[in-house]
This record gives sequence, C-alpha cells and structure tokens, in this order.
Amino acid sequence: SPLLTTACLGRTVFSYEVTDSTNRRAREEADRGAPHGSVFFAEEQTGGRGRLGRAWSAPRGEGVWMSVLLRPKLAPADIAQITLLTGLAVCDAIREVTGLPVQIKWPNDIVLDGKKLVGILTEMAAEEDRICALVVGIGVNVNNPAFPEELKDKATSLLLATGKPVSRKELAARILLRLEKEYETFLRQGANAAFRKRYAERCATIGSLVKVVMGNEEFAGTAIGISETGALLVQTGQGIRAVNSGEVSVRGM
Ligand code: BT5
Repeated sequence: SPLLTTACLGRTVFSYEVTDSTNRRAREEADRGAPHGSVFFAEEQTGGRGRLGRAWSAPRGEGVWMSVLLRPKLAPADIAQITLLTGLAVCDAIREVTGLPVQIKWPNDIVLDGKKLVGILTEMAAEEDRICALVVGIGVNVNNPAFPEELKDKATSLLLATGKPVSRKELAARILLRLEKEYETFLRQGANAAFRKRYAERCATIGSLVKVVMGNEEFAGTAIGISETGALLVQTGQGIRAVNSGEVSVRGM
C-alpha cells in the first residue's frame, strides 16, 4: 500500500480473507522462515485468541486484525517491554488518526471511556535463552457497528466513538510506522526514562488505585509507574511492589 512508509515492518505481507487466527498463521510462517517484519492481516478471524485461551471477536471487515513477526535479539525477559511499546504505538496511532483521547490499560489493552478498543497478544517461540521469533497480535475494533451481547458493556469501536467510519488501511499503516519507531528506539536505548514517561502519560492505570491478585495473595495500592523491566510499580502501605503482567490480574478500584 502507498500509505505504508515503514522501512521494514509490512514489507512482507500475508493477507487472508478468513483465517482462524493471524497469530497462529504468523507462528507457522515463522517456522517456515518468514522474515523479520512480516505482517499478517485477516479480514475475518474465526478463532481469534486472547490471553489464557480467551477468545477474541473479529468479525469480517470490521477491524484491524493483524500480527507482526519480529525476530529480535532479545532475552525472553524483554518481551514484556515489547507488549508495552506496542501499546504505546497503537495508542498514539489511534490518537493521530481519530483525535480520540484513548488510553492504555496496563499491560495490554487500549481503552476509551472504560471500554476496550484494542487487545494485544504477544507470543514467543524461545530457543534456549534467545528468542528466535516473537509474534505481536493486535486487534483494533474499527468499524464494528455493534458487539455481541456478552461484549456490549465492555467493548467499543472507533465507529461507535466517532460516529463515522475510519480507514482500516490508514490506521494499520500508522500503527506499523509507530511500532517500527518504538521498536528501534527500544533496541537502541531500552525502556529508558523518556520511554517510561511517555508510557505513563498514556496509561490510565498509572495514578489509579488498583487491586492486585497474585496467586492467592491479594493487595491494593496506587499504581505509580513502570519499572525498567516493564513491571507495574504499586505503592502499598508496606512499600513499593513490582508487578509482572504474566502473574497477576490488576483491577481498577
Ligand atoms: C486480548 O486478550 O486482549 C488480546 C487480543 C488480541 C487479538 C489479536 S487480533 C490479531 C491477533 N490474532 C489473534 O488470534 N489474536 C490477536 P485478553 O486480554 O485475554 O482479552 C480477551 C477478552 O476481551 C475476552 O475474554 C473478551 O471478554 C474481550 N473481548 C473479546 N473480543 C473483544 C473485542 N473485539 N473487543 C473488545 N473486547 C473483546
């Protein structure tokens, strides 16, 4: 597409009219040697996935349902950061295209008025201690005119929020450009203070009261920022706790 101005992301594209999950296609093609920066688009997903085996609703023609294949030379511990920088890239791209004041809900949702607009699913294939392929799945509700009963109260789309259709191609191109820039900056500088500050400015969780459930332990506090490793820092009565995304559920209070 002439809209795409990236150097690398989306230079190889796989497009599907219907597929079960673009994350699944990306992992398969990764095994067959697809290059770094390959992007997988579907018009419709019949088995879209969220975290922990949850389902992602991805009806025909209504959203940007895509996965990006990265082959970074990073340690598995850095993956949390890739999810965070993807969230920031998607958040800023949506703001740029629509002007809507969308925000990040740590670690991987983009929300508007408390409703979910975007889900991000990062999956890896690790080989010993080095990652050989990382698949970043991004689902953006763009022109969904409505949602199924079970999602009505918790999901929204750009069409519902702005009252007019939004170009999925333009949005996807903007997301990929911002993602490429965030990714390159991260490889050069890590999640430095400037990144953490930009993330915090976009993150609705930071500054809020949260309840954290970690296995059978539970505590409450105020989210005050993210650490250099991408953990959420929570100020509690007993001091600051660092919370990693894999092991917790964090709820606003
Ligand atoms: C996520 O999981 O939010 C990650 C979703 C990633 C989807 C993309 S689409 C392209 C790529 N290919 C895939 O197969 N997946 C990725 P999680 O945080 O577990 O949230 C899942 C929950 O969000 C579900 O249990 C529902 O409650 C809700 N949900 C499902 N579909 C939704 C939608 N379209 N909009 C808003 N919420 C939704």
